Amino acid sequence: MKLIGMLDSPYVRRVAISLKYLGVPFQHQPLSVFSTFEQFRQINPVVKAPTLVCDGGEVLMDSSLIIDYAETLAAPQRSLMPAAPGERLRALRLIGLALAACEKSVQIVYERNLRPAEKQHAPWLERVNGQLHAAYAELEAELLRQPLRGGEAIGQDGISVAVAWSFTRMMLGDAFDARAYPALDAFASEAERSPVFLDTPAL
Ligand SMILES: N[C@@H](CCC(=O)N[C@@H](CS)C(=O)NCC(=O)O)C(=O)O
Repeated sequence: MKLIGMLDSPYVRRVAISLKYLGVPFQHQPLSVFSTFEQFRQINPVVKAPTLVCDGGEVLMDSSLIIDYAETLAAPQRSLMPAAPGERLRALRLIGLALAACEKSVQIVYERNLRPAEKQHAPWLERVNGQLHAAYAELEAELLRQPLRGGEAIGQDGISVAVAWSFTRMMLGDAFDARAYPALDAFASEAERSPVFLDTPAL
């Protein structure tokens, strides 16, 4: 299997980290959806990162769908998702919030980097920024209510939350005020020190 996409994408990175924790072997081809658009298009005409080229040649996209498929390959030995409905519900909620934070961060980056300064729309940026902070505020409250499993016991919720947080910090820098989220920062910092995360750097 081949994972296509750059690790500076939080979606590609959560897939790469998940495949490693699941013990699913893969090759990585770090193509960019921007600087190597044409090469990417030859593999996936839709040019979305991550793209997974499966052993039979099937082309799969969307990080959550790729991870869903990887879970079936790893079963029944390994899984990053709890089976019990209550625990699974919480994990899905945290993953949804983390993915929303990724999406809002990417929208801010695209608005800033791809649109000429005179065409940037301040009310839109303000709206997206508010949504980004809302997602992290919800996550912070969840972590304070109940700590997330980390270390070797990390699940898909922990992976997605840590990857999202690191991505936002890396891409938005000082423009993102992280002071209101100490629990998230502590959790992600610890996750980033684990061997699998260190082996899968965002840059
Ligand atoms: N929901 C998708 C989002 C993937 C996504 O938007 N990836 C970005 C890179 S970070 C991309 O492909 N951008 C190029 C484009 O949308 O044209 C997922 O979870 O994989």
